[in-house]
Amino acid sequence: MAALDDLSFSNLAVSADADGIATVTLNRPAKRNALNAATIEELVTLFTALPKSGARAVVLRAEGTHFCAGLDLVEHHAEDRSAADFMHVCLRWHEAFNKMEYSGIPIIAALKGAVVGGGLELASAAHIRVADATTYFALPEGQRGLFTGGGATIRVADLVGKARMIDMMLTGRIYKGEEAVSVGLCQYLVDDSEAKAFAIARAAAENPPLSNFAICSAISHMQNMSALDAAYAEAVVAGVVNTQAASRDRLRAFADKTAPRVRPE
Ligand code: 1HE
Repeated sequence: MAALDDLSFSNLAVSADADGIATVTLNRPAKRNALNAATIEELVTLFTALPKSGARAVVLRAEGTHFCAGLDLVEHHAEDRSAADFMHVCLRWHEAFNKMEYSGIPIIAALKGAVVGGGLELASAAHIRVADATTYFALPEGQRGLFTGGGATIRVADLVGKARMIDMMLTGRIYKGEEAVSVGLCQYLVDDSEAKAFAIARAAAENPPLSNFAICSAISHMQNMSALDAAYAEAVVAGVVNTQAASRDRLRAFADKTAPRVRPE
């Protein structure tokens, strides 16, 4: 993928296969993939380029046994930032994570180990989260004397609801296993989260890119709108997506009975 070939990263590893499935790896395992300022800049660069790369789906995975330990606390301590400095840090996190959420390309997070603090904020910017038995979720900001700054107040609250998020932040409560699925932190709990994430990515990549673009950007935009405006925007998006050539072909296949039916196995 030409748009990605010219990019080089220190804290990420990026590759793509012939089917357009891109693999983005958090590659700082010695630091449990903690998010320092440099990693956030790499995420901004990558997710700026990715929509133009021809990628049809992305798997976001991590090197090592933990997905992501959140904000690089050592860097934050060493930098001794001012309030204004840290506000600007957070704005770069938002830039990176908004580029992911609104990218229009399905991003599937393959989780394991710690998905905590800013690591959960990163995972929440993906479109689907897949956990394994080792995966656990927490927002230890309160215990660290911090507050979320990477969008958790929007995205994590959206996943689990305000009351659960406040409980997580006040008490450091950890969710894992089926409970994590039931509260909405992840959508799948499997033995091998990477294999499942790639299977989901490959399935999503079969959809027309324009449909995926709408699914992976329009829904998020519509959540920012009044119900009245969201309904209007939905009609406009559906007008474009539902009349594309690719959907006409698929509708014809349904009409002539060659398309698969929607039935449980
Ligand atoms: C780190 C970080 C980090 C590990 N920043 N360096 N996040 C947290 O409160 C989670 C902090 N981390 C942990 O609780 C543990 O490291 C883990 C449970 C994730 C992993 O434990 P373990 O035993 O495998 O590793 P470790 O021995 O704790 O750490 C290994 C190395 O990773 C060590 O570095 P080393 O140079 O001494 O070998 C650690 O310092 C380093 N490391 N986590 C920096 N987070 C936008 S606001 C968002 C606010 C937040 O994200 S708050 C939540 C912060």
